[in-house]
Amino acid sequence: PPVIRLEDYRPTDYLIDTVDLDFNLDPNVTKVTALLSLRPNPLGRPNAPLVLDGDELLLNDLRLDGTPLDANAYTASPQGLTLHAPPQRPFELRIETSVNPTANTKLMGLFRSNGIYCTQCEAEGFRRITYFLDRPDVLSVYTTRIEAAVEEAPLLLGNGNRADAGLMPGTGRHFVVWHDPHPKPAYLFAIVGGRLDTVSEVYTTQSGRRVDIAIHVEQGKRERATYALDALARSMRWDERVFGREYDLDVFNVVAVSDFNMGAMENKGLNIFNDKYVLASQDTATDSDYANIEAVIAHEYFHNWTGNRITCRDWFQLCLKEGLTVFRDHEFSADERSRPVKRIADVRTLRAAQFVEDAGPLAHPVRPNRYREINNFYTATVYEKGAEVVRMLKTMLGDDVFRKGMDLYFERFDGTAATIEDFLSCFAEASGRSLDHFSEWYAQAGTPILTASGFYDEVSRTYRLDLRQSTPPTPGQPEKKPLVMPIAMGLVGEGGRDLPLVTDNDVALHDGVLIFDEAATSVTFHNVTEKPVPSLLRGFSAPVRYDIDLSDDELLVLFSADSDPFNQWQAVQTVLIRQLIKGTEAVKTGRSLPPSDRLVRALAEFTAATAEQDAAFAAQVLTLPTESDIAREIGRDVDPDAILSARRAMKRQLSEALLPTLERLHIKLASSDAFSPDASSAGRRALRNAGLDLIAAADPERGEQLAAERYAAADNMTDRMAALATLALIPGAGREDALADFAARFAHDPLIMDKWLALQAMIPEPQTLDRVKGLMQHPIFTLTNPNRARALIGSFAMGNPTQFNRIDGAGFDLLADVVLKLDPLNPQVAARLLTAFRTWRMLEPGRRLKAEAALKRVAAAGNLSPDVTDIAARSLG
Ligand code: DPP
Ligand code: ZN
Repeated sequence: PPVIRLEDYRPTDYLIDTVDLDFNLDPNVTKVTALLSLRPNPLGRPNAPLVLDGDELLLNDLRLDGTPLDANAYTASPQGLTLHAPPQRPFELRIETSVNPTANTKLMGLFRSNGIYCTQCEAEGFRRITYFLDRPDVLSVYTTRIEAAVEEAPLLLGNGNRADAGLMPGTGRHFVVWHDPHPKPAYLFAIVGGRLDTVSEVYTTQSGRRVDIAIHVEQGKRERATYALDALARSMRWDERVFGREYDLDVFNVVAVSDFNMGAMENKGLNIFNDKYVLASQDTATDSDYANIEAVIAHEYFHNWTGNRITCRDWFQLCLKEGLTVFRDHEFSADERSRPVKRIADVRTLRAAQFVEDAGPLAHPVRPNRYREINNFYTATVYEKGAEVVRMLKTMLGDDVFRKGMDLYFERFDGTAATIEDFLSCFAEASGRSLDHFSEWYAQAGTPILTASGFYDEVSRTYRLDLRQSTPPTPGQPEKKPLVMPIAMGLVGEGGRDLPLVTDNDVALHDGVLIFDEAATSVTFHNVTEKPVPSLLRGFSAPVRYDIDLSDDELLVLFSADSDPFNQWQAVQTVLIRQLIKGTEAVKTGRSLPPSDRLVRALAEFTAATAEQDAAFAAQVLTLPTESDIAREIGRDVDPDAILSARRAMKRQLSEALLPTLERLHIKLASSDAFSPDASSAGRRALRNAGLDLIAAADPERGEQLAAERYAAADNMTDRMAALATLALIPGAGREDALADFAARFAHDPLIMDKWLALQAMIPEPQTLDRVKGLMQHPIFTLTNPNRARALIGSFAMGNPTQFNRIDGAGFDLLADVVLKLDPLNPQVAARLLTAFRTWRMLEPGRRLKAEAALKRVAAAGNLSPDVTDIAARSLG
């Protein structure tokens, strides 16, 4: 596929003002009639041909202003339709195509999931429905008539408001007409048809408008939709309160289907979800499932303003809607739950997904400037780092100016397809500050490294902080510039007291936020009455790696006393990582390094004294850095087996030392209260289960017994899965029995069985490869369902570092085989799985060679999709 470049953007030569669609739903031959009213774009080239996009389309009929077109007036193929000399005045094009929704395994365009008709059009799926100017800067008003057999599809949904409906006597068919008054790009188009169960309520907006909000799910799953409905109502209220944004149609529908490439899709007034992010009940969903559902429901709803009312000019601006909307959903969850715990979880994700991407061959800027396949840019960089950039803006400008900038953005760009420059201009105007330098965050790839060192002078009572920043090269960007980093900070004195920050006048420091925008600087603080411990990047105020010359003892002071909970957690994580890295080195020479006494003491004190008061936070503290966290910090010549050994040893030794405290905690946290998915109950479960996992590390026999008891007695999925996960690490009959029991209990429900598949795929032992191959033959497994493929293959490749990176290369080969098999069916999911190779260059040379060979085998295969071709080429590049 050709490279598409940001700098080549130009407006279309024609505009499409209205689109009237008629769908005649049929499992195998769905006829689609599109009536487009077009006109030349005053910003386009006069007399240009009209080039409409298509993808695997069959053209039945074509008329211009009601008259069939002469054969030499146009060229049509499955991949496009060109009118050589269209009228230079408004005209109407009527296009009739047919598509086969049942044969559509790519799950883009119109397809069927468990018999339900649904669509996915972002990014370029609409062209699989009809020929169109399928790009986000073409905004049209849509009216959609959907006709189907009543028996097959009693419920017919479209974008906007319902305008008409009726039976078609004698045919067994009926129709519904939907009209969406808000002009939108084609990627936000959607229809649904099927037999679904519904939960609904009336939501009254702040201005008193009544909206019917509803969640539709596969039959028999109605009671698992109520949590999502509640999350939706809370999201709507929050957006009114925090951003002043109100909903703008009479209905808001969410439909959950089981075959879906993405998490969910924000189609105007008709969100379509992967049912993984809708369905929840005490028995079937873990606490993290509940948290994810709340977050994704909010995310898609928030897109109504950030994405739909204001959309993107082109796909390079994807972060304009995604980074901003992720930021908004993070804030929502922080307000609904615990802010520090949410921040810790989000930073863990950022590091696990985005820092890794940034450090490998797939690194790209938050706003990429070229792509071959846009589907491959729905990445952690665009989403998570994009959200961090918005967060930095807020940190730098302060809450009030940030809100003013957002208000201006909504006011000025409503109804348009905008750019990052448009977005930033609102904050520049609201603040009176230039954001030119700041905007480099959107253009420069790679994770900056911030290095800090401090010097205290007792005599002058000054503290000097030396800061440096640099960014390692990334593909296509050998040279890097310094970026603008807001560093939220404190100088921590005796007992955790924040010392006053007194600096020279020219230092940009507001509300404890230092703006660092050079390669290096020194800041001197005056009247510092005692030797402080600096606490930098509070709340993780910039998405950077940082390295500070603090001793473990100083870090443990921050752990026990910093007023910023994020940095408390960060401090102890830093100590743990340091000791785990040393432990990994030791393992390579056949030794073992115990955790330091001070670390053990600090954790024991924390667990005994504070754990119960904030259980969710304590659970985060007691969860050791993952094997991937350690690998990322080591960065090169990684030996995953050495990391696993070192981590196991550390976990065992820490747990042995903490055992009495853990046992006490375990008893105290035992609860007989009725189940509730709220954050504080979830926090208690998280801590109790983290404790169980540690007890099992110290004393496997007792751990196995406790876990088996908890598994059997569990009255909710969180406890059941946590117990099963603990058992999964202890080889033997106990584990196999529990796995068999789980399979027997939930065999009827693939979504739940995904947990079972994923857990087994992540067991860190050599037999797992065969286990995974066996599970691929299990009746529940099918490659064609994205959730199944991700649960089994994705978890193995992304969540099992020792076994995916096996020294004999068999893990790489398995992934390569699966990708090649899946590619012809669903290239998007195949390409996503293939990104597991993004860490291959960090491996030690033996494994690196094997990984490269497997990647080359994929790249050399014939007939690859553009999606897989692109990932394979960039991974090797
Ligand atoms: N559905 C995806 C999301 O909301 C892409 N827009 O992020
Ligand atoms: Zn999104």
